[in-house]
Amino acid sequence: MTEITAPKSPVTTAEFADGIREQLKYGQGVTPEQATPADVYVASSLVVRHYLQDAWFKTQQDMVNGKTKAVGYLSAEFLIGKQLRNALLNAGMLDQFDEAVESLGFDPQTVVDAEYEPALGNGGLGRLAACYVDSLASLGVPAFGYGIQYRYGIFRQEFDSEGRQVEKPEYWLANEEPWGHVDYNRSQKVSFGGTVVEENGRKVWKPAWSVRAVPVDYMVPGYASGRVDTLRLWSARSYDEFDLLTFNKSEYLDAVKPKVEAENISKILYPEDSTPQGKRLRLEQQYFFVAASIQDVIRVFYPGQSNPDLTTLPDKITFQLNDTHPVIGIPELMRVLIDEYGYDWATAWDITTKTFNYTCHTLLPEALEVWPADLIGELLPRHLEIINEINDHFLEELKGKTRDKEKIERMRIVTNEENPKVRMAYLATAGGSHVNGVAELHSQLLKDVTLRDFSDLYPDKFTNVTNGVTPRRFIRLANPRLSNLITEGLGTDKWLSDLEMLKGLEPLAKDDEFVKKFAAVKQANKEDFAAYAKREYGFELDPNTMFNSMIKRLHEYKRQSLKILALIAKYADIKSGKVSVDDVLPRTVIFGAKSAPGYYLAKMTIQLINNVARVVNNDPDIKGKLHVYYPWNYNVRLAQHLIPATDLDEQISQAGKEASGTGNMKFALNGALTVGTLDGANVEIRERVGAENFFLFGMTVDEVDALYAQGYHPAVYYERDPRLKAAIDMVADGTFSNGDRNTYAPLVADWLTKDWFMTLADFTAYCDIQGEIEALYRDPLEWNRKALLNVANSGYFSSDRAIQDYLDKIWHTGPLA
Ligand code: 26M
Repeated sequence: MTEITAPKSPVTTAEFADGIREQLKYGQGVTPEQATPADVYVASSLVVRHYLQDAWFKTQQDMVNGKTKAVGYLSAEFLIGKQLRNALLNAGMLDQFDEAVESLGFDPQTVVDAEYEPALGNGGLGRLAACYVDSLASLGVPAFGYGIQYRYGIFRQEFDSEGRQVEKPEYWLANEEPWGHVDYNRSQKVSFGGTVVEENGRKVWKPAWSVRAVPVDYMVPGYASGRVDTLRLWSARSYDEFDLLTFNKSEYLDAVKPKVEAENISKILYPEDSTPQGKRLRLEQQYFFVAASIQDVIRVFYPGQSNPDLTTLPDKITFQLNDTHPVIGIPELMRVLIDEYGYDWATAWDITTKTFNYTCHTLLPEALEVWPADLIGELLPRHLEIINEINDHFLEELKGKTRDKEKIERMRIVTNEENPKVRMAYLATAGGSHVNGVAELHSQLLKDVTLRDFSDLYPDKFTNVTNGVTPRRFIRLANPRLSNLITEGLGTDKWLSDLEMLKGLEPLAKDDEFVKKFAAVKQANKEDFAAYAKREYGFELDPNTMFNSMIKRLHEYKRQSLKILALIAKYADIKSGKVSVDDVLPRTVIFGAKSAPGYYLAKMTIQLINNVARVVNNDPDIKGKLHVYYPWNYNVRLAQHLIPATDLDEQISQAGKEASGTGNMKFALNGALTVGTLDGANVEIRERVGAENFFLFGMTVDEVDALYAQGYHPAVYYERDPRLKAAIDMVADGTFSNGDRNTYAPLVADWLTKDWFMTLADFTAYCDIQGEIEALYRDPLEWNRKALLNVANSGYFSSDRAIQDYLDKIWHTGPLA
């Protein structure tokens, strides 16, 4: 007997079908006969929203009227992925939808595919925020995700005929978007620029211009919780429309300029996910969404009160800062409390520091945001004053804690130089209650290196919350076959809201029949993916080869170069006859990665991968043993198709550089084995799944540090390992550039003279472990046994557990009563 705990549908199939007909008629204005799949998609989405409406009201009412503190997750990115199937799953209406749509003569998959993916994030950080709101709602915790509804999401990636990345605008809002409810009646005013004057002994900010922040609300239905939280994404609109009437004809075109400029604020997502450029528009975006959100919270929790008691704010809400991007919220809340509500500094600071907490997502020093004080002063003059005052108070406080003057100097929030800068990570650390890293190793390195002085003086502020991913989207929706097998193995589907239950599969790893079923699931997923890749990209994948994936942003530290060099080395070995092609394990290597548009070496790496694919895939000497594919425009949808079909996952960053990784968790939960370094959450994954079920290689953090200290000379490794020499020579000699030796010269030069992330030093270990991997893969039963043990022992990496950790360690709140 299988215990089914999935939510019960609030609607019958017949009601769902009637709902669709009604929406088609009155919303889309088409008959079922005229309707396209896109029409049915819009109509179905509105039906789902309709049935979620009461739970949404109730969640908000219980939140405002009850005593449970809410969570405000402030994030510049929410990479939510397609909404329809997820909402259907969480609300328990999957079957009713399928049957209703079929009864109207449509194919459910085609209808679901008509949804355009909202690509409102760069990568890991944005996807994490989306997993977290899913888990908050699923745990029944009252919460808001606050962010920006960009009109253009992360660029659509194409490749030109030379294999180079080309960025195309991602205008995801080109068609009707049924999920976001634009609520013009709850808009907020956000102001910029101008000056600060004193009036009656009080500071008064006289801004130069304002924009209207219009909330666009997305329902976040919890899985089987009966709760629906809110993702509120702000869209910038102009206030100047009516002024057009006052202009005469010759000024007409100039008159629309302010409107265009105001609306620019939420126009585009910046595609750089490290080395922030300090651009004015980016700061405008940050302030825009944070200021609107703070006003919104006061509106929601103190309705109609002109003189609210904001000392209770920390009991109403806790704000989590998703990296430094929303940190301007700290001086903004200070300004609101002092200037608008008349609190004194000490009271305002007490409220503020109790309300904010900060999550850091990086270890790369160049990725820590720093703003020129001048720029902040131009755009937010009052905030700059407040930041300077925070800095002064903070330095005073430090004097009471240490006599180490140099340490105090190092900890300045505002630097002491000709053109002072504001360090946002320091402001976040000083202005909030807790700071957390996103995996054990990362949190440790934050304390020991990145924020060392702070952790010395404020040890209690620092904690760890290891990342997690939602099992609803990344197991149940992405991998229905595995989900069914898990439910069969455990005798219940309860694991979807209690993922540690996967542990119950562990004994089944000894049962060969179950392992074979597990293997059959993977095989079927690979066949599905091959069909998908054929349909979407025109690729011809052979599902009887090992599927080996590396999907993540393209970065030097993530070391896609290591993967491609090892592959080239294998190719070179076959070409030179060192290895007989008949002995080669058939392997399909799949890359998915976008590069920041201005990141020269990353873009060149993309070009190289594409050209290696072209050469290797078409070389008859390889007899189809090695294939390389690079599906363009990697996104959430592609992840959902590829992850369940992957045998081997690559997590090969230089130790000490990847804060956590979350793809690693998705792969382990879907029964891929990982080849990886001791970095980020890999460390914890390996601990949990067992060292014998994880392919570890490469230097440790300490070894990396020691090698730097000793002086790193990459050419030494090139000379030492003939496989590495052959691979780099092949790139240099024009094999992948039609004989042109210049094409990859900068990349080759970087490898041989800089190699900042020590790709060459880890190359030999990496090739050696690949030999072990291939030996195991030739024994399918043993391979799948280990893969199943990965699934069984990865339940910890649910975002439900991560959110529970935030609740226990940082937020100190919980589900609504
Ligand atoms: C900053 C300033 C200006 C423009 C863009 C940015 C920016 C945007 C995204 C900076 C960083 C961004 O994302 C960083 C990121 O995705 N970090 C990843 O976060 C994951 C979730 O915690 C971790 O698993 C990854 O290890 C980490 O690289």
